[in-house]
Amino acid sequence: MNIGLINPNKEIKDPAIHLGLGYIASYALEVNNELNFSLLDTRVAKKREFNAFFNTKFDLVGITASSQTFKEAKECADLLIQKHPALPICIGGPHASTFFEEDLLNYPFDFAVFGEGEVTFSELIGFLNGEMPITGINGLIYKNKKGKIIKNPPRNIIKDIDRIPFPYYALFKMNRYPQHRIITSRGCPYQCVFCNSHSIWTNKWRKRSAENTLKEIELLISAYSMKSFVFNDDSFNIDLERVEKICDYIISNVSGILWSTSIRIDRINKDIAKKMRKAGCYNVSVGIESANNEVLKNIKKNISKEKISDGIQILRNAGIDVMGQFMIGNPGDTLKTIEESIEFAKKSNLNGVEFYTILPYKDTLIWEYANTYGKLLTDKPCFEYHTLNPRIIFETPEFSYEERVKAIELARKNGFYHALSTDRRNLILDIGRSFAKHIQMLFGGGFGNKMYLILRYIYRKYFREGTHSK
Ligand code: B12
Repeated sequence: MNIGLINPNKEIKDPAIHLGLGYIASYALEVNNELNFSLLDTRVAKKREFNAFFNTKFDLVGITASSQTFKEAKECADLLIQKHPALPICIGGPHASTFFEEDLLNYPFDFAVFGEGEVTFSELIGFLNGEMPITGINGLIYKNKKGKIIKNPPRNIIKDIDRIPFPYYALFKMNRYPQHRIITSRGCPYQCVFCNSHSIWTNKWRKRSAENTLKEIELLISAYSMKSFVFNDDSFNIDLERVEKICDYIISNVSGILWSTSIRIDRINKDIAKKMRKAGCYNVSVGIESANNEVLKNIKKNISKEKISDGIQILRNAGIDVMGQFMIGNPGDTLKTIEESIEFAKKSNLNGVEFYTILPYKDTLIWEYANTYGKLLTDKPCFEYHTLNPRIIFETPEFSYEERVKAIELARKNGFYHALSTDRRNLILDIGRSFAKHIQMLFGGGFGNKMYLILRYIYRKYFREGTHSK
């Protein structure tokens, strides 16, 4: 069976492979080794590869989409249908997990997979091969013969994620990606009101073992000479014993790698921070969201401003850079609370600060809040406003549209407002990353790492837009 996979990635300009597609392919191949996969990553594909993909006769095409990439996903599906009217097309990923059900009939998709995708996708292949009925495939949305949308029950998550094979790296032209990601755990046990990670992963946090994580790192080093990684977990440090073990493994088994990750800032201590640094961690991202304790309580972040300050200090003392992300528009936010957050950010010891305007996702309390307590300012479908440009989707009685604009302006004036997708920035980001990676690989070890950090510092200081760097 010939299967095409698409990462509609033109606008996002993501510099790494799409792990989700890598995982659904590797799992499906483990179940049925007669499958033949091809990938179209629209950001890195050459024109002729683009044309070849759209002219290939596949038996199934799977497209991944977040809400931000859904528009491009839809365009790809339209084009495929024009060329191959009978081709079954399946969409999966964050958008399908969050928003999709009621929309399915309006777009050219035959199937949508919601939640964890490995087993569902593999069973869908089984169904198309005539091996099982569609009614038994949990986690799948489809149209029945009468055109009615059927949503099968959700799928239970895979208990032991060490058993999932590593992403199918052979799917990707690895030398086209300057950055490499690894996911060492799935989900998050916290229930912050704005986050929709649970729509994909549920609220159960599952970890890979330190051994299994190290194996993947070693494979990436030996097969692809990777030296720099991002651990893209929702929160890398839920289980501190595991963090310590992963760091110990790295320290004793691989030398000269650099990595960054996202963490909970309250789950850190001096010893762990030191060990992370020793194991190559140079940078962490932290969702701070607000420096107002009342707002932090409202969003169920389970943290205080004081704890945040302590955490930043511990990490900085250990020599790890800290990037802090804040939100504008959470319950309880007013222009005044945003001013407080901006003041906090200025005085904090953060290396980088980014403010984002909140976007309501379905299945979150913020969605309820924006729709019932607040006033939505658009009647467009969500993927029209879930874009990468600054946007205000709703207002509330205590935080009007005009005041929100002022809050954004204030953040922007301080160099804190995030404007992700300008072409110039992405170009410099790509060139900078790939140059730094080559230097690191060429010289390896300590010298390569030092060069990488120096280049990164120059990039941050002189080129990066919309981000405050100290
Ligand atoms: C790494 C990451 C990024 C990276 C890369 C994104 C990418 N290409 O995956 C970068 C830094 C670029 C990024 C940017 C942004 N991100 Co982001 N990101 C993540 C993060 C932390 C991990 C993604 C990952 O690798 N997961 C691991 C893999 C295995 O999971 P997966 O890709 O979801 O795939 C599984 C299933 O979804 C499904 N599946 C996926 N695709 C397909 C396709 C088919 C055909 C099938 C059958 C199944 C399937 O099966 C896979 C295996 O189980 C997630 C949170 C999370 N933990 O998932 C947020 C997340 C995806 N990001 C999110 C957001 C909001 C953003 C930004 C808008 C942030 C911003 N304000 O700028 C941008 C937009 C980027 C975009 N591509 O749209 C949201 C998306 C919500 C939504 N409904 O769309 C998430 C879910 C975070 C959250 N909690 O809200 N992000």
